[in-house]
Amino acid sequence: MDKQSIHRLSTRQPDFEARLGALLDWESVSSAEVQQSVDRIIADVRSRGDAAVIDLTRQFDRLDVQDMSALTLTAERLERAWQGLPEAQRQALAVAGDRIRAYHERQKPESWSYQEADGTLLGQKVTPLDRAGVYVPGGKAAYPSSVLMNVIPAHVAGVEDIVMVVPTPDGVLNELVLAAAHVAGVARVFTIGGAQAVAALAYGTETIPKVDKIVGPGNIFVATAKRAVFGQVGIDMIAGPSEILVVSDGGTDPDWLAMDLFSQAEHDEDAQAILISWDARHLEAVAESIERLLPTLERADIVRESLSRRGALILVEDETQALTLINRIAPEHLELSVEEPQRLVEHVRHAGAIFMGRYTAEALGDYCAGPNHVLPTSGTARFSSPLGVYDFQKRSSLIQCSPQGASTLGQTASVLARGESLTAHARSAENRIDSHKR
Ligand code: HSO
Ligand code: ZN
Repeated sequence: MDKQSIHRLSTRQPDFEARLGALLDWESVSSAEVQQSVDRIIADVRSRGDAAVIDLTRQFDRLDVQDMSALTLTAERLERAWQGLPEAQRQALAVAGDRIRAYHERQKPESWSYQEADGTLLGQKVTPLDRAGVYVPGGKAAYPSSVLMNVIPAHVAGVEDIVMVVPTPDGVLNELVLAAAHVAGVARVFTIGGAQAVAALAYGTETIPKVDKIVGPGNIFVATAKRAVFGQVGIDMIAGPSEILVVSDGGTDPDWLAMDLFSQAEHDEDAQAILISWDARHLEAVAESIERLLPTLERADIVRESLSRRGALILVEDETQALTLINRIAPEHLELSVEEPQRLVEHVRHAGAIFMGRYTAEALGDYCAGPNHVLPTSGTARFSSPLGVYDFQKRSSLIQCSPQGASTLGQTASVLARGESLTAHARSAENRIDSHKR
């Protein structure tokens, strides 16, 4: 890796802050051109519906169909994909699906209410969305595991209609993706993608039902389209490239750590893999493992590029400095490859998912541990959370006043309303004052 190897940083370097800042810097760039073409596509789908979707699919995916039925896959077709898989893959998908479901069942928020002394009842009612749309990318990032991670929380939340879209350039279907859709509980799939699929889900067409929220990753066109339809429908986060931050106390096999770094670096040339340790000799050993193991990788080119663009081995003074860096970076994935992870976790404030101890490879969480692998990236773990059941539900407030309660609240409301010069508000509240005594 000589010339273009992984970055080497130390908190002792005078320009450490600047170097770290440069590595962390990542912004999705949406060009005016992309924006324009997405706007045009959305307008076209809004005005021409199915006909536009068919034309755009012909243009972008080279799929020449006459009507939407040729772009629709039924639950039976998904089941057939499932049946056609080798037993080992069926088994693995089922195990992963069960574990992800069990984990998300625990996330279900309950409705609640309480009663005040005068009989007034206050509460919160939780309701699932009616319909969710899940975008699944085609091509190199078509991950069956992501189908499970996006669909299962919606299912657990109680969403009755889950619609999936997946582009199938040249008509090539990914059987594993379809089988995962079956395991996760998708009702129907449309084999469309890009901004046209997002527009169809947001506004509906003759065939494609309008959904309430669109989730799932996609390329720059999909991300731009999701931003554009936000407000018309809900959207999940706009995901950046995958990231892993590993903290090692020096006691983990360097070969394991090298592979853990590679595991996220292989996603994308812009992915970020960083290792932090206070043990300088250990960092050298990991650097050596990286050199030796990298050429053995299937995706060596992507990994080499990713490590040289945004990867780093960072030497810190001690655990405290490591913690400061963790919270500063707010990584998507944090691997605490240390003897006593619990002690560190107490001080971790910002991370999408925390993998504790030497045995907890991040890859296990990507597939089957149970928690969601759709996580906040690019430092957004400072203010956001993993995709979950709560993303497919919303809350309604409940208020039921007793006659006495209405009377008491009426007095407070009346004063505040008159202060705002909203006299109909005031009189509406005042009507209930002492009404139970009359
Ligand atoms: N690590 C990715 C998810 C994934 N990994 C899918 C493998 N397949 C999310 O950051
Ligand atoms: Zn991954």
